Amino acid sequence: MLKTPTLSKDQVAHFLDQGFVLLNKAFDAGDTADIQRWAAEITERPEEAGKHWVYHETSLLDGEKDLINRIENMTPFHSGLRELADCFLPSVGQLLGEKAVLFKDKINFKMSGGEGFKPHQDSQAGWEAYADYFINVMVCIDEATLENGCLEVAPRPNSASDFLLVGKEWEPLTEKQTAAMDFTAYPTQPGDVIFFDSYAPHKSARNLTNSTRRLYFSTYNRLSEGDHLAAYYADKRKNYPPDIEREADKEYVYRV
Ligand SMILES: O=C(O)CCC(=O)C(=O)O
Ligand SMILES: [Fe+2]
Repeated sequence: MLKTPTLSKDQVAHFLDQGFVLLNKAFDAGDTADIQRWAAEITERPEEAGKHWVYHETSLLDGEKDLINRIENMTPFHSGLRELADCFLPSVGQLLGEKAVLFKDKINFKMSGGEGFKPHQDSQAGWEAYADYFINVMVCIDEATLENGCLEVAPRPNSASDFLLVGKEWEPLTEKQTAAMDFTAYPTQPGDVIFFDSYAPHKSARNLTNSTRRLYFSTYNRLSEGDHLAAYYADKRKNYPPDIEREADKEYVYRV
């Protein structure tokens, strides 16, 4: 069983003030090795319609090589990854001040030649159709550096009483919107964890190194706002299904 990370009073205060908090070594070496093994296991499984969702991309380095971009919707199919998502329910509950429920989970691979992420707030990805507020947990699987595209986060731009989207839904933040934001890169080691909310602006660079940079993300909302995981994935399956479920003559565009 994973030893569930808990947050100190100072860490909770930092999160409530800034919209994010970093926990170095949230998992010990044994738990980190389990998480790395589970990530490898789900990656080795065949891609099948109706199972976990695998998305690919083409390497920016040679314009040809097929890379895994992301694996999503893992908890129904892998008990270890289910345990990982569940282990944060108490700590996310600490930050919400009430019970949390899982909204979604994924691993972003960012293999050698993998694309980065433009600055955005996660609620810009249409999440507010399901609930008002979300907390993400990032778990570092491979060492993440500035060069291979670690997470870069800026403090939440709004005061705690006035959480707002700065940008438009389905579009990254513009240069004008990010001009006054103060992004800091957070290089992380396997086992480190970052909690950040759906209003904390973040971005990450493309990976032009020769190492893979896997980061796991699980997302939660207040249980009092409902359990939306099944509806979220059903809606997403219609608009942006995993590669194995795509129709050949249809174009699918990643937006935020
Ligand atoms: O993997 C990353 O570097 C950031 C991912 C991200 O922001 C997202 O998937 O919304
Ligand atoms: Fe994001």
